[in-house]
Amino acid sequence: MGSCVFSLAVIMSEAKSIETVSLSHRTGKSSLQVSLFGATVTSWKIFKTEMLFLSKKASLDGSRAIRGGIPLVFPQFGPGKLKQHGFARTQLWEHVSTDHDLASGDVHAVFKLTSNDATRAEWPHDFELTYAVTLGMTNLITQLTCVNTGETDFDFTALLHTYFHVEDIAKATVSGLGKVAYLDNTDEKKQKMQVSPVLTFEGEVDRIFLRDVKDESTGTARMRYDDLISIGDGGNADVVVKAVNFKDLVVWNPGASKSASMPDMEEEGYKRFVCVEVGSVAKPVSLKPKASWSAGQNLTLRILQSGTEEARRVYGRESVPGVDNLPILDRIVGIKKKDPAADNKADPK
Ligand code: TA6
Repeated sequence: MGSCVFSLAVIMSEAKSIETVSLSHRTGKSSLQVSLFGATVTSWKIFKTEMLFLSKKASLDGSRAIRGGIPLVFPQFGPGKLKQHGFARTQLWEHVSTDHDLASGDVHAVFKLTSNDATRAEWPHDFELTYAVTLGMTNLITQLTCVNTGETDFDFTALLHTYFHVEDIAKATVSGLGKVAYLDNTDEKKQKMQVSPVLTFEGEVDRIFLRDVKDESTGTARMRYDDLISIGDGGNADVVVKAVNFKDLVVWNPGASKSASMPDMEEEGYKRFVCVEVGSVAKPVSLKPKASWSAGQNLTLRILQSGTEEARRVYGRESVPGVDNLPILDRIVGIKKKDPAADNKADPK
């Protein structure tokens, strides 16, 4: 691994200063920001285009969970004995390391949260959580690992609560979930089946898609790890979400009225994001003392056929290393859409 090259920007705020780790890909074509508050990824840019949604009213001073980016949910998904979504996203994490991979230019950073008096007061178990993020030129891998460092078994649920930016919720789609069973959080968690292969958003959507529910006739899982689940918004690109060892997948958009009721949600914020969240939430994960568990996601920008020409111009080649293995017709190339503020002169030749 190469030398550590990163900048530690300290964002002062009226409450307290929360450190943010800034990472940039060696090619300069992608960047990442990670707040040590919850080890929350707050920005993922590919060629100056922001891929994530962060509410303009999000609290970045540690006073509450960050509304947007990729909040970490552990040890409890949703409401329950602990506060909603558990404490991992509101604890101050330690930045352990940052390294560059000289060959690919990818940047790898590791963050850590160890059980402490505050977490034990809520959840009487000892653990060590590490969160590893790898920034590629057009992909982002985030991986959560939990080690039971105590003397007793414990159960937990966990999820990566990713807010994907979309231009307009009216054009947003989540594809690849056709015939997958889900629990409908907007209808007393009733189990239903997603009929259409393309999920669209008219009003609140809050669905927990279940990998373990098999097709009665074939006995095979309807949501397989090599399925391509993608978020599109009518543009010339989409983002492919590949889960690694997470059993379930939540799709959420609050709709207009719930969005308006959230104090840290910007005006009509629901129009500009779709949450697609890999997690193990339907059934808890059990961990014996000294055992470890790990799960993550690989998020990859995919330029659709229409974008190939633009991408060839931008990248000077048809495919981007490291993502050619996705079983898709089109090569992975280029950018999602021009950021109007982007300085065209900065375009790589
Ligand atoms: O992941 C979907 C969900 O559980 C929704 O039910 C909604 O509560 C959302 O998370 C946001 O939760 P938060 O605690 O961040 O406001």
